[in-house]
Amino acid sequence: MNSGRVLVLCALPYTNQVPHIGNIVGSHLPADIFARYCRLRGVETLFVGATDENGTPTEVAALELGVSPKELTDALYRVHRDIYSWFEISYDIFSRTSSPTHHRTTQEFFAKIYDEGYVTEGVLRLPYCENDMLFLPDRYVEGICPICGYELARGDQCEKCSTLLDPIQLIKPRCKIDGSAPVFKDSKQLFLELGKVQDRLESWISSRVAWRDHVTSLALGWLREGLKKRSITRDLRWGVPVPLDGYRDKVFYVWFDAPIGYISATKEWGEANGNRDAWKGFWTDPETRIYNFLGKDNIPFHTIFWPGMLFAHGGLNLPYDVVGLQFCNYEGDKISKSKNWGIFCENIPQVGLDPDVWRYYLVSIIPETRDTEFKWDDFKNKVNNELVANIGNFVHRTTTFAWNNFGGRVAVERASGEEVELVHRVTRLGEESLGLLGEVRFRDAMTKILAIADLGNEYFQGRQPWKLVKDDIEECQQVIHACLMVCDAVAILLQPFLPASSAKILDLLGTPDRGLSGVGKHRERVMLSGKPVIPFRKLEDSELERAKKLATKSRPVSDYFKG
Ligand code: B3M
Ligand code: ZN
Repeated sequence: MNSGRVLVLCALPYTNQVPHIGNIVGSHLPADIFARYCRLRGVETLFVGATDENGTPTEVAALELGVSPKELTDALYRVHRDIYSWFEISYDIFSRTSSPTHHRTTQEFFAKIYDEGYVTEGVLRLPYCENDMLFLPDRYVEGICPICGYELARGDQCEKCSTLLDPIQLIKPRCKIDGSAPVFKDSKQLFLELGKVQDRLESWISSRVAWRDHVTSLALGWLREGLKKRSITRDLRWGVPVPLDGYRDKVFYVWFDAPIGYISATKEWGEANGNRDAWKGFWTDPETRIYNFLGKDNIPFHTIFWPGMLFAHGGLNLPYDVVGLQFCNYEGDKISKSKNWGIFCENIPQVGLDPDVWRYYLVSIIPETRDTEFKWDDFKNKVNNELVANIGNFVHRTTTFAWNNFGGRVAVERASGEEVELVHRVTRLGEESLGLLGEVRFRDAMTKILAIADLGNEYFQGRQPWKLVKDDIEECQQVIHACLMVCDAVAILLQPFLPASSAKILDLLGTPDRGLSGVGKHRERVMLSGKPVIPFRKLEDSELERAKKLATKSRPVSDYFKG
């Protein structure tokens, strides 16, 4: 990790759906943990998000619901914002691509690449549904993938082989709204000449060292096929208007404006903080590292299309790392709102479990390298056996012992012998954990924290302070002091993962330095701030039943527009 700036970006969710648990573990939570980690390291960090409100997904969802796109996006923006904030996703700004700043930024971006000669005019044969009397958005045409034969490929992309498609390439296309076969009509559109940036993209991608292998190889695969021009405008009303004569009745393709939303939201953050130019540090200073967090279906757009736009524009930072995550399933099957199969976020606050309890389990199923699965049994085991019985138990037995036997004040001038050795081992594990976080490896980083708590528990058990307190009070104090140092380390390291509970533990321990470099730092005297309370409580079966009942019920989007 360099000392420069970090910009953490999470893929902008569409406002046609309420987020489910896969969306949380698949981008917002890992992005949040990483942003918190960078801040705690003392790096200038900005964490930016927004809702992706334009274009086809919104227009079609609004049509299906019988509300206006504005009503839909206004309502769903709030739903998204509230859910992320419930999960303590620490966005510095969570904006919307319907904002005036975004419209302006998109139009300026377009004007620049148009002037530079990267945009050409052409004709697109677009699917038109004669029943619904509208040009169908790419994703609303389904058919057979011409590459892999998948039956339910969408017009913009095949979910199976990830190939980017145009609706006209689909075999046996159908309108997703009414199932009829669309007709293809000519329509004048603007195109981004991706071929012109092919070479630059190729050498850039080949030189990426931090990327996960599957991300690099997917991207190189598409490049090998040769990049073709791609349309960036659509015959729709809802979106960013195209500022060019002959196209003024059209809007930009949603995947054209959405990534520009990362820049717009950064600008808005600066404006809100009284510094209109603050965005430039993040987007034009080459010392800044941009980390994009996103699901695997968004990888092509973030490794090819968006960097291609950035190359065409020039002068703006490319992503440093594209953290493409896999999918999270639910109890053996894909999460599906229409099949009511999954964990749906809208009712989670009513369940009554702390966000950190969810976050703890969710960290263990972040789909970093392969698809993962949410399972209730696993939830219960991980929370009860790891968070409660390992971490929580260690912190609680140490602090209550210190409270009951030393009035909460434990002082040791210089640790000795076994104590020094323990703190050394803990410091080493802590450094390893932080190193892994720096490489965006969350689950491994958490495993190291668990190993620290394990060490602490073994040590406590082995040294039997409950006997020492009667025989050798000095030595007992040494032992408890060492355990408190380990608690310190555990709580400091937990901060990016479990912000609220780690803060409570650090308050109890009176830890002054909460930066991540505080791990293993000797403190002569520890003074607890009060009587310890149990940090994590065991989950009862009845609570889990209740959680399951509430969290697996999805609320139809239409519910948000009743009355
Ligand atoms: N809204 C796709 C999605 O929500 C899209 C991401 C945009 S990131 C610039 O899966
Ligand atoms: Zn395919």
